[in-house]
Amino acid sequence: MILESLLKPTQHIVISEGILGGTNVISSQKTVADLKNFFQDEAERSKIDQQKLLYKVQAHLPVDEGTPGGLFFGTTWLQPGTIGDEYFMTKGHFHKLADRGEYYWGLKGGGVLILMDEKRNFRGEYVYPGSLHYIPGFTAHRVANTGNTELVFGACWPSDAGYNYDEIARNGFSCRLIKKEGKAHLISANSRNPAIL
Ligand code: PAN
Ligand code: ZN
Repeated sequence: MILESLLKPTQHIVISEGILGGTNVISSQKTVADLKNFFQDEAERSKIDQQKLLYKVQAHLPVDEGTPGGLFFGTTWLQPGTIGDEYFMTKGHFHKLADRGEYYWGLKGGGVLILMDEKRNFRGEYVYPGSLHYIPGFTAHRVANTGNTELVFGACWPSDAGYNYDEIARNGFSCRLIKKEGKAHLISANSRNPAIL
C-alpha cells in the first residue's frame, strides 16, 4: 500500500565483473574474421582461426538507438593476445554524431585506451581496474589488451551518439599499440594500412 511505489530496479550489474542483467540488455561479439584488415599484419590475421573470439559486448539500451537525451551503458570483454606484434583490440570508432562524448572505466585486466582526434593526433591512456576515462567528442576510441588475462571495461554513452566505423575502416588509426621486448609501445602508424570495407 504505502510501499507500492518502491520498485525493484529493472537492471542489475555484477559490479566487479561488469555483467549486466535485466530488461533490454543486448549482447554481441566480434571474432578474428570481423577485424579483417584492422591489424597491421593482415597475413598473420588471416592465418588465425577466423572464429576465434576477440571481444564480446553487453549493453543496456533502455531507449531506441538515436533517441536524444538518453544514455546507454555497456561492458566489453576483450581477450588477451597479439596478431604479429599488435595487441588484440576493439575496432574503434568515432560517433555518428561526432560531438558526442563517452566514459570508459577499467574493471579487470590491463590495457590501453587509444584516442585519436579528427586531425589524427593520437594519445593513449592506461586502462586498469579503477581507471576512469572521459572520451571527448570528435575523438575516435579503441582499447587494446596488453595483459595475459581478459580485459574488462565499462562504458556509458549518449543514446543518440551512434557509430561511425567507416572512417576507421577506411583510414585506420594514426597509431598502433605494439608489443616490443615484452612491453607496450604506442607508435605512429607507418602506413595508413586501410581496412577495406
Ligand atoms: C563501446 C564499444 C565497445 C566495442 O561500447 O562499442 O567497446 O568497441 P567497437 O564498437 O569499437 O567495436 C562504445 O564505445 N560505445 O560507444
Ligand atoms: Zn563509443
